[in-house]
Amino acid sequence: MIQQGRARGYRPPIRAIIGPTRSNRFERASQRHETGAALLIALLLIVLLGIIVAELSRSIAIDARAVLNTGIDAQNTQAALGGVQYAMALLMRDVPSDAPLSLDQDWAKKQQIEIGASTVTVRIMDEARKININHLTPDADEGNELDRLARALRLDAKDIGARALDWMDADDEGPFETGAANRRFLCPAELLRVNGIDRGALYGDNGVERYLTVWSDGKVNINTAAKPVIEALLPEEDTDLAADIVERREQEPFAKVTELQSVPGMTGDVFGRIKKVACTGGAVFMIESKAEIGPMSRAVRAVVRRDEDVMQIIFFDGDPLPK
Ligand SMILES: [Ca+2]
Repeated sequence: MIQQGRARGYRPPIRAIIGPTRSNRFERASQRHETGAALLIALLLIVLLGIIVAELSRSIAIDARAVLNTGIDAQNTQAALGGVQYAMALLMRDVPSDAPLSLDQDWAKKQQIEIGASTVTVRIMDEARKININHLTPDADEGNELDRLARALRLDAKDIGARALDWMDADDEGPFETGAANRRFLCPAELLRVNGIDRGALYGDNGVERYLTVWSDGKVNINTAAKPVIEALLPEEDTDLAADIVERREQEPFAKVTELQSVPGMTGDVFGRIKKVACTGGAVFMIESKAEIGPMSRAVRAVVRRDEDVMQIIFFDGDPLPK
């Protein structure tokens, strides 16, 4: 009876109507904390998402640039090869076989042509303007042509010529035979394999590599050779004679080696010596072709030999060392 009366007449406590109990307040505060944490996580996710999107678009941009650069490099490579073909055609058309070759002729001038989107710069040099390291004169008192070239260039490379000669000559009897291959050089860069010859001696500011060849027939074209090369052909006390030879050829190129006798200061002895190693033409040419699109470029080198109506590539370098 009492329980029924209480159930019928039950009134909740006043404070339950007008406000939360202590434990309710705690729950609400806890809910607020949870909402704050969720907001923080959402913000972190948004920031993270932003970073991922930024990184993704950056890597997409890099990929797109790489594809574009590969395309430009392929165009430059094809254009550089086109430059070699152009130079070969120019040599066939403009340079008569067996004629004297001199620097005032059109083939010797730097050419610039457009191939596709590339600007191609083509240079042709006759290889006879250089010293052939497979034809060094042995047993010369003041060293061979390579020794004298180094001295003409003020290059600190003692015995460079003797070292190169021992490396390539067939015998085993020189002072620098250790590690020698005793065979001909395949290209001037092979001098790096010779003991005591370093990269600086070949490719430094006054390095010898640009004056050396293995592809000429061995004689040096006095019409096109640089002055240090002509000095290397002469006795060491005759540096003024090299300047006189250069001066004479600028007025009128030498048609024949015998015309050297008319150069002031030329003696019979010196002429007797230089006529054995000098010539006025040549059939082998180095072609340097460099293609550029904007800041990107590709360079190639080819050595070609002309035999009357046939011209063929005898050496090709698709990635020449920087000069
Ligand atoms: Ca040897």
